[in-house]
Amino acid sequence: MTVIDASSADVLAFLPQRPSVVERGDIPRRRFRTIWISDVHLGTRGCNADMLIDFLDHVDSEQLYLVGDMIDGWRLKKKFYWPAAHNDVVWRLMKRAKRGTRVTYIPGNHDEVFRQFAGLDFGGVRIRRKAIHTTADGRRLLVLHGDEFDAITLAHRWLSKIGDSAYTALMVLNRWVNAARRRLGMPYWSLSKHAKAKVKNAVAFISRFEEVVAHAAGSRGVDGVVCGHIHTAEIRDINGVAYYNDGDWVEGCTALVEHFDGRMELLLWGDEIAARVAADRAAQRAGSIAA
Ligand SMILES: [Mn+2]
Repeated sequence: MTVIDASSADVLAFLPQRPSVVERGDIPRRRFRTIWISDVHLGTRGCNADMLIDFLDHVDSEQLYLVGDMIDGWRLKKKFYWPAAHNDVVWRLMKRAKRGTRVTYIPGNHDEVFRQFAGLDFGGVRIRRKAIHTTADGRRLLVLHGDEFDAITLAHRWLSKIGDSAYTALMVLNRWVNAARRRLGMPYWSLSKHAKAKVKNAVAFISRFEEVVAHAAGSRGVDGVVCGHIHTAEIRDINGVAYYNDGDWVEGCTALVEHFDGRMELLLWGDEIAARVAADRAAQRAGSIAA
């Protein structure tokens, strides 16, 4: 049994603060039955909090699952990093629970300090080790973070193989590249998604992870599984078991959503923003021509 240490208490102390970026109430929100997000890694420079804030202000759902590694306790312990935008993310999630969205938080390995609270409800947020979600079309999905399978699959090694510091450096580069692209009016581009596809072992580890997780879910008699952990968004059928991975908000910036008819979809938020910007520009051009 772990004891709450000073670092986790510090994180909790941030919760009542007001957001620095006010929630947008003027935009129509896309409504979903369910939303899953994970691997946000708040407390690290790699976290794409601004894009997540944009996402949260454009969508709404009856249920929300936070599928682990929301806060990076490992990194926070080494060096305390907590900018206003990270506070804004937590504030928005808590606010959602207050407004009536059923929020379930399944801590991962980076925020395992919260696993000791599994079974408790905290500010309207249910904290669980895992959950069963029933879709609108009656399918039962096991929801868990995914680090449970590390020992068997070694899938996390695609991250640790190049080393934690190399991954951090890659994320810094990713941020620079995208800051420059933003200034040039270009859409968000995932650097490590491309790097990952180039590393042969990474691909093998990832598909092994997907198969092991799907097999474990199948043997428990559910129709599918939703997880995170390996920062690789996916929707795939594996021997009759639906495998869903909601990706991450470090570089992929993806969310898994369930529509009201039970249909599942991966949202690539970088692409969504790019489409919105292009539509705004087209509208502006049409407006200037009309004028
Ligand atoms: Mn993880």
